[in-house]
Amino acid sequence: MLTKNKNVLEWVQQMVDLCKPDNVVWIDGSEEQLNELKKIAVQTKELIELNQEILPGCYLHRTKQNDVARVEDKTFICSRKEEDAGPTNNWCDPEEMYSKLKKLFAGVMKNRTMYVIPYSMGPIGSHMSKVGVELTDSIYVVINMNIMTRMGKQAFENLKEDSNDFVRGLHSKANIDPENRFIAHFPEDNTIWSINSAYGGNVLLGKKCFALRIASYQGKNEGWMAEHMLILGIENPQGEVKYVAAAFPSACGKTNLAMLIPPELYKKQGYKVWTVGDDIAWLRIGQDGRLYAINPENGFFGVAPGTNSKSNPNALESTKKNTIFTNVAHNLENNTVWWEGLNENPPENAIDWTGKEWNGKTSKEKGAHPNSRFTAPAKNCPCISKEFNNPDGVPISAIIFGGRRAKTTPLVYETFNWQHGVFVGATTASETTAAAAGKVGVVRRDPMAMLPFCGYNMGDYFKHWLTMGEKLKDKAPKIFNVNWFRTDENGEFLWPGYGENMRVLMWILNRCNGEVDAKKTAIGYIPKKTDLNLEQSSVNEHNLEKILSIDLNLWKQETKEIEEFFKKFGSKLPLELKNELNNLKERLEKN
Ligand code: GTP
Ligand code: SPV
Ligand code: MN
Repeated sequence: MLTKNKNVLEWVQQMVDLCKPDNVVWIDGSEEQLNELKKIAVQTKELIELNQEILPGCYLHRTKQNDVARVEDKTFICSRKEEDAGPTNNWCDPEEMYSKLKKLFAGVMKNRTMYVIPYSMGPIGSHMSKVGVELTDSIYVVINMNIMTRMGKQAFENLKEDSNDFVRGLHSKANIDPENRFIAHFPEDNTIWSINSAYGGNVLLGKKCFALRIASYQGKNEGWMAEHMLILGIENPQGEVKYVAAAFPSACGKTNLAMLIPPELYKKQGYKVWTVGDDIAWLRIGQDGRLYAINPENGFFGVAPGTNSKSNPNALESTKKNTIFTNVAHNLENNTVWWEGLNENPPENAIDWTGKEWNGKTSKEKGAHPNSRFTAPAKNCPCISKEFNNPDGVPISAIIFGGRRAKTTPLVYETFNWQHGVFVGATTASETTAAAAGKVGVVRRDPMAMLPFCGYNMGDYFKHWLTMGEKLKDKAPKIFNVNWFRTDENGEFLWPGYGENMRVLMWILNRCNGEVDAKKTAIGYIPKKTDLNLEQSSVNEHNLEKILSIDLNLWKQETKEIEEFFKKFGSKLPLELKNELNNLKERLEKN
C-alpha cells in the first residue's frame, strides 16, 4: 500500500470485494517491478519482445480483432439527470449502470491479479494536475499507463491524506466480449468503469475517460477547461516562444502538427517548433489573466500508419526506444515492426496485425490496422518543449480549430472575436476516421473535436466556453480555423500539409502580433494571397486561390445544416450562438 488516504484504501477494498482477484499488486513505478511485469507479459504472449538492439525496451501487442478502436456506441455518461449528459452522449441512469456492471465485474478477476495504478495527470506538484487510480487486470494497461502518465508512488504526492479529489477507474478485460463491452463514466462520482475491452482509449483510463470526459465536467464546475488539443511552441530567431493550442478530431493531424519540422526557409532563419502536447490540454486562467495550458499526459499514443521519416521524423524518433506498438505488422526478417506508409519496402516475411503470416510485397491486405498505434514516452521526442514539466503551463496566444473537409472550409481563417470563435468551434465538421469503430469518411459535426469526449451537456459546454471568454476579456487568445484536407476535382489534396503547415502557423502568429492585414469575408478574415509565404513550396498561385476560396452556396447550405444541428440542444443552446448563426446568414446574403 502506497498511501494512507482512507478514501483510496476503502474504495480499493470495495472493488477487490467485487472483482475477487487472487492477488492485489500496488504499482509503485519502480524499474524492477515494471521489468518483472514485462517478463510475465512476454511469457503469456501478451507482449512480444522486439529486437532489443534496434528497438531497446520496445514490445509489440496485438488486440482482438473486435477490439481495435474506441467504441462510441458503448460509451456512456451516467449523470443522475439525463439532461446533464445532453443530446450528444449515450446516457444511462447511474444506479442502473452500476447494477448492470456489478454483475459483469462480480468475480471477474478470479485467477487473475488486480494491479492498483496510482497516476498523476499533469506534472507532479502542479496546481493544474489531478490524481487518478486505475484498477486493472491487464499488464498491457500497466505498461502503457507508465508511458502515458506520471505513474507510481510519486502520484500520491499530489493527493492529501484526507482528500477525495481523485478519479476512481476500474477496468477489466473480462473476456473481451463486444456484446458486454461498456465504457461508463459517472462524472458526479469521479468514477469510470470499463469492461470487455483491452484497447487504448477504452482502457487507458487516464486519457480520454479521465483527462477529457471527467475533467471537462470538473473544469465546468471549477472554472477551467479540458480540451482535445495539441499544444506547440514556435520559437522565433530572437528566441521568443509563442504557444498555440489546436483541436482537431481523432486522426486529423494533432500529433503531426505538434511535432512539425519547419520548411528549410524558416529553419534557416532560426525558427523552431517545440512540442508540449499532442492530444489533450488542460487550460486555466493564470494570475496575469492569460490562458495557460498544460499537457496532462506523459507520452504519445500516436497513429502509426503514415508516420515516417519524412511526414513526422520526430514521432518516428520517439518510437525508437521504450515504446509499445499495438496492432502493427511484425517484421520477422529482423524482429521489428512495419506499418503502411513507414517506407516503400514492406517485409516479405511478416505477421500482420491479426496474427496471420503476411507478405508485404504480394498481399493485398494491410499489414497494420489503420488505427494501429505506438505508445512512446514524451521525453523521447527530439523537439519536446523545455516547458513540458512546467507546473504553471504555457501561455496560449492562439486557439485553432480544424477538421477534415474535402470542400467548404478554406485552408485558414480567423474569427472576428471570441464569441464568433466559439461558434466556429461549435460548428466544426469533419469526416470520421478509423480512430473510432464505425463508418469512415462520413461528415459529422464534431464541436471543438470534443463530440466523443465531452462529459456533460454540450449546450452547457458551449456556455462554459463563452464564460471563459468573458473572464479572459481582452487577454483571450485569438481563434482560428484550419483545413489541411481540402481536395481538388480529382480528390487530390490541394495543400501539401505536414511541415508546410508552418506557413499557416506563421500567418496566424503574424495576425496575433498585428503584423499583417487580412481580407474580411462573410465567414471571417482570410489571408491576403501575398501574406501567406509560399517561397520554396509546391503550391502554385492557382491552387492557393482554390484553397482560400469560399463557395457562398456551399456556405448557405452549411448554415442550414448548422441550424438542424443546433436544434438538438433545445433551450440549452446559448443565445449567443443562435445570434452568431443569424449574423453569418446575414453576411452570406450581403456578399
Ligand atoms: P488522434 O491520436 O486520434 O487524436 O489523432 P491525431 O489528431 O493526433 O492525428 P495524427 O497526427 O496522428 O494524423 C492522423 C492522420 O492524418 C495520419 O495518417 C497523418 O498522416 C494524416 N495527416 C496529419 N497531418 C496531415 C496534413 O497536414 N495533411 C494531410 N494530408 N494528412 C495529414
Ligand atoms: C483518439 O481517438 O482521439 C485518440 C486515441 O487519441 S484513443 O486514446 O483511443 O482515444
Ligand atoms: Mn485524440
